[in-house]
Amino acid sequence: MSAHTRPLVMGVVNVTPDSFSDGGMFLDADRAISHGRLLASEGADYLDVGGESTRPGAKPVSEPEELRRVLPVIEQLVDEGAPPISIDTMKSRVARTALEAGALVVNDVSAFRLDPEMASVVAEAGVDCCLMHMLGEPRTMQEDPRYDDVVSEVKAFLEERLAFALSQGIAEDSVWLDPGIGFGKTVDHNLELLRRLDEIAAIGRPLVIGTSRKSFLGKITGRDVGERLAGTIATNVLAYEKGARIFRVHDVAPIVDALEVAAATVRGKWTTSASTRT
Ligand code: HH2
Repeated sequence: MSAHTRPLVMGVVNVTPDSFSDGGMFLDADRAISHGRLLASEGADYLDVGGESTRPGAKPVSEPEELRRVLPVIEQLVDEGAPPISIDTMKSRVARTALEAGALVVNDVSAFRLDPEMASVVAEAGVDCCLMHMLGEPRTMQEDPRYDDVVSEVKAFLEERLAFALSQGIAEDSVWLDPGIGFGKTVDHNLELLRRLDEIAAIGRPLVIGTSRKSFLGKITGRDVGERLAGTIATNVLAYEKGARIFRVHDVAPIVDALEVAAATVRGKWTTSASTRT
């Protein structure tokens, strides 16, 4: 994918019992599929299907169990002509099977560091991939994370991971990068990354941002996980203005609207939406 000119929204479909904001809500395949349909109808450009939570303290999931959760959901949504599906996994065999079932993007929060086969699965399939920064591993990442300069360290990491992906035969055009908001970061680290996101966008690859409902929004506003939409919108709009292009969110409809208005403002151009209300 070449650099995006309009904001793209990636709707989250968590087929897990323990995700931090919606764990258990869509563990059943039918419910996850309905949720995917809803997010698609709300304007999602991608559906990010995941079967293993990455929240601190989440239980690791075996490969067969992860596949059992995500595969029927991917198969059905692909069959129905849903928006392109990305598979949120750190396991190459889950990624390979999901791609065979019709997924078109691999979202690996370990950025090819956990499973040595992951890069070759992506290279062979010729699909897009998202490489994300995380300090340490999910279990321990929030235990006193420290950086000298969070932005330059995250940027250097992403540049190194991009170079690694290219060395494995992945086309540069296929790589998206993500600073990993909340993955081994304090509130201040997250805010500094958002404030200086343009420095990371300067790498020149499409930037993915995932702030949706995350705990730093709760720490700032005092809101519970289900009440963080306003904070999610604020951070996504600011991230757009600083160069982010793909927005991974749970609440698709309000983010689509917010980004449409943000994009119209930034570009000074707009068109009437098909469903114009008076
Ligand atoms: N955040 C989460 C999961 N996957 N992938 C990318 N690229 N960027 C992110 O910021 C990101 C991600 C965590 O959110 P969620 O999926 O809702 O929670 P959980 O990991 O508990 O399932």
